[in-house]
Amino acid sequence: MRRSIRSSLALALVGLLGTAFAGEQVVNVYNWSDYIDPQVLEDFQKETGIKVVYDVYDGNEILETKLLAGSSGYDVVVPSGYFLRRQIDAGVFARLDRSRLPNFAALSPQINQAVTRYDPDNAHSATYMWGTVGIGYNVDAVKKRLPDAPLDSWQLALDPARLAALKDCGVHMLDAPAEIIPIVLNYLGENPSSTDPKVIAKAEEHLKKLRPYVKKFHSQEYLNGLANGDVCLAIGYSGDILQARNRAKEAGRGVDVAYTLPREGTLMWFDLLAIPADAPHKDAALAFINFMLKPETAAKNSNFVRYATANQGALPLLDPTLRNDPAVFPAPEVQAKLFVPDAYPPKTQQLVTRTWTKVKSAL
Ligand code: N2P
Repeated sequence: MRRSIRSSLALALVGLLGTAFAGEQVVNVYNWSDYIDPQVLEDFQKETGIKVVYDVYDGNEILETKLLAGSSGYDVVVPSGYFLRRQIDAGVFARLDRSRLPNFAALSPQINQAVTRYDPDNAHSATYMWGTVGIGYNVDAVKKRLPDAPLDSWQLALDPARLAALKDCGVHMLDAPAEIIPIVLNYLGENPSSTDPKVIAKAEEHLKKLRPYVKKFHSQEYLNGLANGDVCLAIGYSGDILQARNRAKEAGRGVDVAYTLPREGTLMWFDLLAIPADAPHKDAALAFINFMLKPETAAKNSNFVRYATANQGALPLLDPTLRNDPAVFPAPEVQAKLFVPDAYPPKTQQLVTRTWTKVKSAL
């Protein structure tokens, strides 16, 4: 009898410890869709014993709503710089304990410097990838409808008459006002970072002219759409379009997808790994970020998702086709034309969100 009480006590204790232990061994990661090599999650789990609960979003706006509401339950998130800045100001992020991130040293010092405009001293974030917003298109479908259109220019996607000619073959646009509005302003010869409501109204007016020809505002569906021929033009993220191009090639059904980084210049973004201040598993989050910063891991991810890594140590490990692709690592004269927007103050962000709702519902 005594023995059985003792052994059931012992069992209960083991059970308790087990739960506590299991509770520690989880990291809740919330990342962009199509933005990691799934093998990396398995490798991390194998190496550390920490289980990754992985969830995805398509846009900064979705992530921001969750972060500002608080208690998201996420341990690692990946906002773009111009959203991260506002979120830091709102107290959303924990400072990163660098002593727990030895692989931080592999990041490019130039990129670390460039992102201090969003995260002074790089205190709250580690840059994951960077890239551009440009035009993905189906080469045959577009050439057939617009034989003389300049394929290297925003005119292809932002000139209403040209976009009208593509309406029947499927036009998609990112559902991302904080990125599309600066791009339209740049096209109109305005300051892309303008917060002046009168200037933002000009973007609204222009977007309403494009609106009838846009089948869908979505930040993820164009990847498959371009790859299978349902979408003939998308304003989208560089790497997603390059993934679409590769998927189309692999499918071997004659769909030829191309990416244009427009000659007028375009928006460049940085996406940064960060830990919410109320993250339930901060230790696991640091272990995860440190793993993501390993040059081998960073190269695996970059090779898989076709975005440029911020990891200097990973550069020699990249596929040469990726390393030498000017759409991914633009030449210096092209880089000079890229603009890196500032964070919108909260009031401007609200205006931009309202403007976007009006644009999308106009027909
Ligand atoms: C991945 C998109 C990531 C880049 N689907 C957007 N900053």
